[in-house]
Amino acid sequence: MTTMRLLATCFLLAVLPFSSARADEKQPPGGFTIIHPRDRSPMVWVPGGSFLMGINADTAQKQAEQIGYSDYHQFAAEESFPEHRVFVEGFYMDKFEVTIERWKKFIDAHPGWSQGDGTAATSTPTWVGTELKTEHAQLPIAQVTWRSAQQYANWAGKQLPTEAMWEKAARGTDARWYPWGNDKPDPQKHGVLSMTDSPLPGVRPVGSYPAGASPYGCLDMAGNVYEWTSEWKEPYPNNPEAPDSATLLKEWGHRFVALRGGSFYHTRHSYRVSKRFGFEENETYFHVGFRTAWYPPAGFEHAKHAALPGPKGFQEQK
Ligand SMILES: [Ca+2]
Repeated sequence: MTTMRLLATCFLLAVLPFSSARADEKQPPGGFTIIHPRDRSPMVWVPGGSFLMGINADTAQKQAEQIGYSDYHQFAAEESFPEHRVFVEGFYMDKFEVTIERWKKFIDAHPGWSQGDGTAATSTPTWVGTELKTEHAQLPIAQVTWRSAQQYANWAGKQLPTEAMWEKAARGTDARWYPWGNDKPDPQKHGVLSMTDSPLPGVRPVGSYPAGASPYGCLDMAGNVYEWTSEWKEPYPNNPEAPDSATLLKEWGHRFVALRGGSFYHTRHSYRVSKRFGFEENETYFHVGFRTAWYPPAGFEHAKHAALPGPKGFQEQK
């Protein structure tokens, strides 16, 4: 038996690295764009592998000073401590926040659907009643609860991203501060961002700021609307500034779902890729939306679903 086990172990050691290498060869390059077969959204490939997630105090302090604060505690940067290495499998991430146009397809497929709490997504300033205004079709849907975002993701055969998926899609593997790099956010260039303490009046069509793209081509990962993740916002392990366990359980325990990316309403402190925020699962506001992620099934033929930019946006390759 011992010999068999030894042989099996030797076999695995011999085969596993080769299998992993072969699997890697099948991965598309980072940023490879498809049209999702179900909800027809453009999605970009985020390669599998490890990346640095979260942040340490010294970097948080530099970020604070870059955007006009004297101390990172002024915007709760310690909630993202410590920087730590995380592995994620390769996956597809929506290139854009879910738009009103995409959301309407979900609503149309579910007659009588309601968010159920009096904060129906149809009451956003850009979509009055049940009538979709064409000029607003490419604005991000907002006023969506976490449960509603989950329902959309289920309908599309996708999922909300974990915090690690979201953060890797936003910052890649070089521990950058923002999707575009370490430069101070520029509202003229990088996204729907307010660099004062005054909120902007509202959202803009998704993808309006190509220079704000993440390393894999995701847009508006800083600003425009907040984006729900699939996870409770809880302290990362070994956070040197986390409260004691009793306080932690009371304040953080399965109460808030993590949101990422900041919004036009939460201004300059909210746009760092490591920034974590949270609302309760049935809570929402006019600046809260989402995007979806997807693990393709085994054997998925990436090239057959490739998308090419065209005059009417992303078109599936024929
Ligand atoms: Ca966003």
